[in-house]
Amino acid sequence: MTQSGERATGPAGRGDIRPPLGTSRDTSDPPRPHGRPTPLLSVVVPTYNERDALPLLVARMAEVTRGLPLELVIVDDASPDGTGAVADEAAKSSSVPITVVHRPGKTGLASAVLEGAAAARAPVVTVMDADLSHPPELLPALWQAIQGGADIAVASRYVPGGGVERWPLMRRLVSRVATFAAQGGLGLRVRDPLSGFFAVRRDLLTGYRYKGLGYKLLVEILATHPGRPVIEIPFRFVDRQRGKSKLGVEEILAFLRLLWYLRGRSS
Ligand SMILES: Nc1nc2c(ncn2[C@@H]2O[C@H](COP(=O)(O)OP(=O)(O)O)[C@@H](O)[C@H]2O)c(=O)[nH]1
Ligand SMILES: [Mg+2]
Repeated sequence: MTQSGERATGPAGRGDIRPPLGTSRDTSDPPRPHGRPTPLLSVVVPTYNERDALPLLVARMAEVTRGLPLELVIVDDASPDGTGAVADEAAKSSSVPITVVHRPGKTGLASAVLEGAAAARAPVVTVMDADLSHPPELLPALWQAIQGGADIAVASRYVPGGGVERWPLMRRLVSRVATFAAQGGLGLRVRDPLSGFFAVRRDLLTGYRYKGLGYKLLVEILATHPGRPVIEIPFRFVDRQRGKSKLGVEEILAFLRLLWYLRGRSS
């Protein structure tokens, strides 16, 4: 693994968002007197062939998160379409501080998230797709949920107010069946345990050994920490307009293997 493209932005215009008084838990490191300011939120974005979507995500993120000191950690698996170079370019020009983690080959979404979390500097980590299915407008609310006392904040399609747009019927069906399997098989009460858009305290990602199999890291996090406070925030998932989904038979089989493993571990 190599990292590139790190750059710092100055503190001007940032740092306006504070935890609500009385309910907060201080998860932030003390400000550093010298060098780069420590971000309050690290957004980990795994990428594989997302050349067209990634610049749009970075631009939209910079616009909607003004006032929240965040960094972006892009984890690219040597995408054949050159997404890694696009990410390096974005790191040079964006107002958002960007770290790019380059991995030598496609090793899976969950493991990419874990490597991104290891490179993250903020005490809170959010995970999201590069393809704009996950609205960056929700980042401040996810961060606030963790500041307010949750250990895990899930952007949820399956709570009132949430939903899915432009997804083919088959994809909806697969998602629902997999969700029921995770809930029933592992006793999870979260309504959307398969969401790819969530925030956690960073130590929940870096302080434990996860299998990191396939696509669905959130399921493993929830199953590993059953008693932790979880908040679900509704959002409308919109199917990607650029590039192709990487969910295929291999990922579905990895998900079944993960369920099998987690179920065996808990019994
Ligand atoms: N680094 C890395 N990223 C991946 C891999 N598989 C998927 N991704 C990224 O993970 C995110 C979710 O994948 P996506 O194809 O959008 O899945 P879908 O939303 O379930 O259809 C996207 O940003 C992908 O580019 C992988 O093996 N490695
Ligand atoms: Mg996606």
